[in-house]
Amino acid sequence: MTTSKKPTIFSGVQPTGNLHLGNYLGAISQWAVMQEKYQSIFCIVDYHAITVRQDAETFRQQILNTAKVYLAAGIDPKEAIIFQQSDIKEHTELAWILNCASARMSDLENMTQFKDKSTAKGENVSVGLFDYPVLMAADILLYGTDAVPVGDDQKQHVELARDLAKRFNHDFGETFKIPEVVIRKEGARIMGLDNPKQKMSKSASPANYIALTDSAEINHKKIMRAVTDSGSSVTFDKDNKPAIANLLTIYSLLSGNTIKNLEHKYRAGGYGDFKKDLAEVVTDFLADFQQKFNAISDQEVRELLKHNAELVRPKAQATIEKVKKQLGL
Ligand code: AQP
Repeated sequence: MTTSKKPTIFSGVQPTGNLHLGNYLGAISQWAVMQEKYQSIFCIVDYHAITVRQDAETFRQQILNTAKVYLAAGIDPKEAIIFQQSDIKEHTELAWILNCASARMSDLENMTQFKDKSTAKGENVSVGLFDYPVLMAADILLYGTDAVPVGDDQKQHVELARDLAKRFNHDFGETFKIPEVVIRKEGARIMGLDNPKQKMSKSASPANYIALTDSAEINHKKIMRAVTDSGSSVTFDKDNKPAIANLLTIYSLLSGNTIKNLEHKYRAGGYGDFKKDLAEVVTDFLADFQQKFNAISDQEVRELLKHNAELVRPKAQATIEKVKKQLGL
């Protein structure tokens, strides 16, 4: 990492399942917009992904694919550093230290994402899934991060990172920078196509999300089958028309057309025309995205990740050294 004067942003995505429009619109697309103004570090958070069981062969490829998604989404490897979390052992080292020195059981018991995910899994929940927000705090704090651009669902986790940093600084002396959360106004929470009351999520059924790798045919089917609200007017009303509001948000963000214009355009047409056009907008986006994705080789990505681990390692090591010193380790 260069000693850039720019403020630092850090963010990441788990290399699990199919990355979807929610991941793209809520997080990755805004990284691409921010990368010029910030010293940008984008991590493939594979240690987070093993909080649930992964098939090794699929996982290896998914890690490479996640880097390809970043690149295809416009992350410029000359501007930003893309690296793999498990290449830098200081992430887990700092997580352990924060577990002991700063995090409390009650902090983690309050995390809504854990409550949601653990309820869905019943008995079979790993300790890692419970502790995941502390690892995320370590990821962020290792690099002196100023800002963390994430989707709305991760806000609580970034707030925990802030709390842990403040507690550590208070108890052991000034060590960590306190990071800000950055959440975009529209698209911060893209909802599921089959259930507009739940966020679009890759661990849900395929009818819930548009994967970045979906074919035109599948995408078309998913949008035409997407749940709609009662009535037939295409209006943006999150409370009374959450499904249409969600589809309008996706349409607007991918086309650059304002929601007002879209409401006007479809005021007489009903849901059918609106959905048909939306399917086309999404198909065009996916075609362009997939062309870029497919042009990147596994080998290219392996080399980039290997090279970039060496760029971030010195900063991670310097932070750990400082932390250990404060603790008398
Ligand atoms: N539906 C969403 N709308 C907006 N942003 C979203 N993000 C995820 N879903 C949406 C943002 O994408 C980034 C990476 O998330 P992640 O894949 O690491 O974990 P997640 O938030 O748990 O995403 P999923 O799809 O719901 O994965 P599973 O189903 O595996 O848990 C984050 O910035 C997140 O906010």
